[in-house]
Amino acid sequence: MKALIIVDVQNDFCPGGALPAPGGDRVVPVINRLMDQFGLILASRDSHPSDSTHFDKWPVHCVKGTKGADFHHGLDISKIQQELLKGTADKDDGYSAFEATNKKLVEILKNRHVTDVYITGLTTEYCVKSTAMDSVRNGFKTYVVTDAIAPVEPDSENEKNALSEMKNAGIRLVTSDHLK
Ligand code: VGL
Ligand code: ZN
Repeated sequence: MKALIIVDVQNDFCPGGALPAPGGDRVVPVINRLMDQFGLILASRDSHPSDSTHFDKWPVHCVKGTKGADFHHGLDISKIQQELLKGTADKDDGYSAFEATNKKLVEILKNRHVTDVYITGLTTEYCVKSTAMDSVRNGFKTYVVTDAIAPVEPDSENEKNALSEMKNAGIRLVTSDHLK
């Protein structure tokens, strides 16, 4: 059984948002197409309180209840079966979807007998990487779909390191046509 995790495809991480991944909205049609291949689809959202210590490190983004925290309007949310909210407490960075506070992601995956986890979304260096590393650590065969992710800082050392860290951890970097 394979599951699709869509990480933080929210307005604030897309062009025009508070902490945009340049061209981040390009992942939306790719993810929409991929959804048909999966029986289980989960999506995380960054959902920060406005006074979070997370904003000592980052511009204010994805504050709970704001437009910036909404899913990108192009994302086909009708197919999302479980929503995972993270970074919800005032000292909670919540980079990984496995740190969601409203639901236990590991338990959902284990209860559904998921063996293979496919990760997509925003942003490569932070929440995609953290989610993928937690997935592999929890024993799932883990894939990151490279044309369905985007970095905050394209071509940076951070982005390159994130990709090589994931590879070295045994995460498979694949393109979306791998699933056809
Ligand atoms: C993210 C920085 C801060 C992400 C979230 O979704 O990758 N990055 N908060
Ligand atoms: Zn955040």
